Amino acid sequence: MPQIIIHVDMDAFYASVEMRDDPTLRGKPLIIGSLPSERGVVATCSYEARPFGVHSGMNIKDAYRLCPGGIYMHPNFEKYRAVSRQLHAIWDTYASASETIALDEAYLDVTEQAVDWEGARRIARLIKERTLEELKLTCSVGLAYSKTAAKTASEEKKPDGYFEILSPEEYVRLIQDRDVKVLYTVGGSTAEKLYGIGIRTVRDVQQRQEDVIRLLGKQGRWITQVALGIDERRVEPYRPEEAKSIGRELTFQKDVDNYELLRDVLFLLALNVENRAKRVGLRGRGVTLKLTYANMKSITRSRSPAACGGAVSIWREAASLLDKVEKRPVRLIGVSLYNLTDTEEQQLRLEGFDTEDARTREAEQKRMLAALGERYHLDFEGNLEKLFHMETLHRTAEYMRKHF
Ligand code: DCP
Ligand code: MG
Repeated sequence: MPQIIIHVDMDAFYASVEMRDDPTLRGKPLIIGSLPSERGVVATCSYEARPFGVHSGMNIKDAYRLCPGGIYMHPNFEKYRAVSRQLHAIWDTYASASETIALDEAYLDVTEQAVDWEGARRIARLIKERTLEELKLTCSVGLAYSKTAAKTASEEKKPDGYFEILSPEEYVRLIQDRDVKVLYTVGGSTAEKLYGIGIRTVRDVQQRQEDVIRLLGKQGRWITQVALGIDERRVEPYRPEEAKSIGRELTFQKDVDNYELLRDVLFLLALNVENRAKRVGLRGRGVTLKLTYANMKSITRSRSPAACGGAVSIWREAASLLDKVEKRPVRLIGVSLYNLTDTEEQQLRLEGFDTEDARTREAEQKRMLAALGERYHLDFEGNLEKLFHMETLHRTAEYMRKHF
């Protein structure tokens, strides 16, 4: 059945909220994240800071070098979460299914409410108007026939943008001369591989589908579909505040009986879980380890420490659970966070950008990534973002398995 999908994403979210609430910040390069005197990264920055080359995830010291005249501020998560709730409440009224991707981002299935494209345009317009009028914030909206196209569309005219892609043909026409990185799930390392065989643009992918599939297997198959504008994924109703847990798991190509390796892979899973939880503004107070043994028998073990914030602490809990299980060959390993909470008290205690605690945690994570890097001869630290893609995570785990 054809779908009508809207993807909505706020512009420079954290920074826009701060500028809205403090007019003296408006029109200035504003960088939210750690302060230049601290260790840490940029969470986001205003559009005024972007021409300097500052972007999310960048080391704060690098940002400061590029933009010494910027205003640097810690994030105020409590506020962003409150705004996020208001945003999603507005958006959800127009959708039969709403999939929250992040505090500032959602996919909306508007097929029923819209009836046709004209109806969908009206909804898109209402979403932009109401977001601006009621919350004094701008967003970018993409209207399309699929999730990938809707996401591409919302990025097309950022900030305060609106764009529509109504058919696979339109999608293909728009992106075919662009770099393969525009394709959903193609990150840096996949792109490098494709460049390696002379595939640089989406058009190249279309013309050399067999080569792409031979090179990348299952992921290749998906990429060739996306390059043709085919993506039939549905909008999955998801509201993080109703979620019971946030987890990640992976299945090895071959069973693993090396528990040192499992501990290492567990750390990558923990990083993923932390990242996902952070995106939707949640923390957990319990950790569950899941194993499926080679004989298909699954077990789960849980612990609820007083607080469990960063990846290192999630990993520590999960690893100590792993130490205690029966040591048989494993085909699947997973870790999840439960007893989710979004209270300020929890957030401050665990996130505390300005506390010694956060710095210690970050240093520990760095140390662990460096140690892992040495063990497997991989640059985990420099590729952290990529590891958040399940595809890369799988490939990395397989590589670790073969090279332990
Ligand atoms: N965020 C973060 N760390 C990242 C990326 C994002 O903390 N590496 C936070 C800050 C952002 C919010 O999530 O404000 C939303 O992320 P987006 O990627 O949508 O970025 P912005 O909304 O800030 O900017 P854009 O206008 O490009 O969407
Ligand atoms: Mg955004």
